[in-house]
Formats: sequence, structure tokens, C-alpha cells
Amino acid sequence: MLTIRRFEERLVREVFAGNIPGFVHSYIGQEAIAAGVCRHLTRRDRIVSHHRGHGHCIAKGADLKRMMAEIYGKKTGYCKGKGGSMHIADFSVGMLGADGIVGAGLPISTGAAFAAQLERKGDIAAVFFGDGACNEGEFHEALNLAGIWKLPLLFVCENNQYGVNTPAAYAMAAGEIARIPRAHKIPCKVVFGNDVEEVHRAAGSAVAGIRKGGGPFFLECRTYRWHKHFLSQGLEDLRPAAELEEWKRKCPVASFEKKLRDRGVLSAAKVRSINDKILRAVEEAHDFALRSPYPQPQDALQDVYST
Ligand SMILES: Cc1ncc(C[n+]2csc(CCOP(=O)(O)OP(=O)(O)O)c2C)c(N)n1
Repeated sequence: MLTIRRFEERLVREVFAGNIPGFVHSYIGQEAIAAGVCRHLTRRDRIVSHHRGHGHCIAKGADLKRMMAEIYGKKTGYCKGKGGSMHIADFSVGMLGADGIVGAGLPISTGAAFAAQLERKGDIAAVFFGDGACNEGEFHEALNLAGIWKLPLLFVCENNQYGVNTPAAYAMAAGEIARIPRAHKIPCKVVFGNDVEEVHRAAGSAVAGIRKGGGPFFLECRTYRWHKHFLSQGLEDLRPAAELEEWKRKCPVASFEKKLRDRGVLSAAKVRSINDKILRAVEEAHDFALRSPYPQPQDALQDVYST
């Protein structure tokens, strides 16, 4: 959780300083979901992410240097600098990719879960998506197929309550997201997505059930993002300021740290040393990105099609 937070904070600073090209969607505020779910997944389990995907990449074990280089558009990045923030994938850790098209990860993860079912090695797939994606056709198709084929698929809805500036409460005829998976006979649990222990517990029992052959499970995690839809000076944030402040007080990172300190599990010195270690890793990733070369114009048509 803390690595995601520090990595993202560095990005926020650099984007607003004008040093990073392209769109960057910050995951700050939602870290407990990626961390709480991915803790239960092995490298062979596959995940698919969305446009706010850095947290999932980090939680699944992607390399910070290659991530940072990709976000900077450098040749040493995951897509040799041609993809940017929304196209980070690392098949070696089971991260099948982020995606700029809302809902597009859902059919991909359905295919990954189908492959896992056919392979019979006990692996599963998990897909992360926002509340906005629940209004896409692909969402309903994915739920239906996962339901009838009993696919080993964990749906993780990160309900941060807005799609850009449109409230989920306005955009969804069903009213509550959980009604939709239940209509497809897919078991569903709604959790407080800012409490990493609650997410971890719910994801743990969901993953155990899926591995035993119980079919898909749907986890709705209620949360909030701290930044605008994407990091930009121009984009207006129409969410109520008081609502944002209220959710900042429910910070997933600070509240977990407080719990651990109250329980005597973490000392102030230990918190400092963990933090310093993470900051060093983020700085190393940042230096690596800055030192790396840009792709050359003659590379533009390389890697466009697989051969
Ligand atoms: C198919 C499609 N429609 C619209 C967009 C533009 N768009 C990008 S992100 C977004 C909102 C997504 O909201 P949600 O799924 O709740 O995720 P959040 O950004 O809140 O994390 C929209 C409408 C898009 N990229 N793809």
C-alpha cells in the first residue's frame, strides 16, 4: 500500500510540473483494494486492470523502474515507451494489462479465467474495474459467461462513486451494483474498500472458494479517489469539496498504520525505516526513467503487430 502511495505521489508532482506526457489517472485513496486482493494471488494467477492501474501493477509485483520508464515514455519501459501509463502489462507476474477503454478488461479476464479452468492447475483470474464500467455491455456479458461456465474469476469493483464527474447513483438504473451480480447468481460481498484488513479478509475467502471450484465471486469495494479523474490543470473536479475531505480522513494508508501502531505491531522507527526504503526505491525508479533514452522515430512501427 505504501509503495503504491509513494510511487503515485511522485507521479502527481511530476505530472503537475509538466514532466510527464500523456494521461495519468491517480490511484491515491484506493490502495487498500489492490493490496488486499493481490496478497492472495500467486504469480500464475492473472489479473486485468483498468485506466487507474498503477496500484494493481505494483501489488502484483511489476518492476517500479520499468513502470516509471514507461510512464515517462522511455525505451526501457514495459512497452518500450510507446504505451504510457494506461498500457502497463507484465505477463511474467500475471499482470495482463491496464486498459484505457472502460470495461475492456472484463472480457479479457473472462478469457483468462476460461484458460485457467481449461488448464486445471488451480489458478484463477481477477479483474479490477470502476463503478462506471458496470454500465458497459461487456460487464453484463462477462458476468453471464462467468456465471454459466462457473469460471474461476474474481470481479473486483472499485466503487469510487464517480465516473469522471458523473455520480454512480445517477448513472445506474439498478441503483446498487450488488444487485447485478446477484441477478446472475454470482455471490457478492460489499466491503469498505479503505480498510485493507476488511478487503484482505473478504478477498481471502472469495479466492479460497474460487480455487475450490465454486465459480466466480463479486467483491464491491466502496472507496474514493483523492485526485481529479486524471491529473491535469485543465480538468474541473465537480465533486463536493467537503465529501473529498471526509474521505481523506478515511485514508487507507494512515488508518492502517494507526491500527498497527495502536496494537504495538509497528513502532515509529519501523514506520520511518519502511518509508525510507520505499522512497529510495521510488527515487531509483525515477532516476532510471530520467537516465533512459526515448525511443527513436524509426522504432515507431516496431512492435505494432505481433508476429
Ligand atoms: C468505452 C469508454 N467510454 C468512455 C470512456 C471515457 N472515460 C474514461 S474513464 C471514464 C470513467 C470511468 O469511471 P469508472 O469506471 O467508475 O472508473 P474511475 O475513473 O472512477 O476509477 C470514462 C467515461 C472510455 N475511456 N471508454
